[in-house]
Amino acid sequence: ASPSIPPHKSSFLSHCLSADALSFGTYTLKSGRQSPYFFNAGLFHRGPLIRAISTAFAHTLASTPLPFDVLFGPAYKGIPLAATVVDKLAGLDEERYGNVSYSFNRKEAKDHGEGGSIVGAGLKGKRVVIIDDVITAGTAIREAIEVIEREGGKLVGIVVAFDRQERMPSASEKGEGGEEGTKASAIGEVRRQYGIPVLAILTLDDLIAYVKEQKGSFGTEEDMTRLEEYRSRYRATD
Ligand code: OMP
Repeated sequence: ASPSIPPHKSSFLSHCLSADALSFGTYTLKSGRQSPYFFNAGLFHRGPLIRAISTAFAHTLASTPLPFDVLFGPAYKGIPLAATVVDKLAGLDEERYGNVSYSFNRKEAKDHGEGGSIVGAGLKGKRVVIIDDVITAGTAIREAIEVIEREGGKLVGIVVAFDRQERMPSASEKGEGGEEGTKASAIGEVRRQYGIPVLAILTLDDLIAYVKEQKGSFGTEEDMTRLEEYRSRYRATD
């Protein structure tokens, strides 16, 4: 047991690190940044792992009073998450969550058979929570928000597995010259723009605190140094 990290976080963290779903190395992100770590939600493919992540999501959701009708999992990585978390929520509290549905988008619209671009519950007039892997610069989550708006759903919240706590890439960082820009995170911007809660199971701060506490069980000293350098370089102010 560790003093600074609550048990539901440390249990999920140990699953992530053991399964290499959180790994150390050199990774090029979608934003173009070189990161010393990566969170890969595609690796939760064995029973105990999908159970660990869906349980962690369900507890994060149940810790808020937020009412919702549909959990929307953006294709592809969000699909098994939405389905398994709906199952976990009903198991936690059937009365409160027994009517919650899952839903996801097709990457390509289907023009035959039942047609449409949504599988699972329709979104029209529904209170929708997005469940997703990671938000870095916010590109992926904004695509998901567009799908929900197009389908007539009402976005009421977002839960992600991992909050990288990074500020959005500035114009100069993207090679476009100009201002240094904001030090806000993509998560902070989404919160302010849509006026909704954006929750995360884990943050970069949690990861660093946990690896330090575990003293050498995960990663090398060099990995830790690179993680902390990365954090101070890209840390968002919110
Ligand atoms: P943004 O679209 O920049 O917010 O990046 C989020 C997406 O990047 C995720 O949906 C993933 O596809 C990918 N990603 C990860 O999966 N794990 C990471 O640790 C970092 C990223 C990333 O490229 O930023």
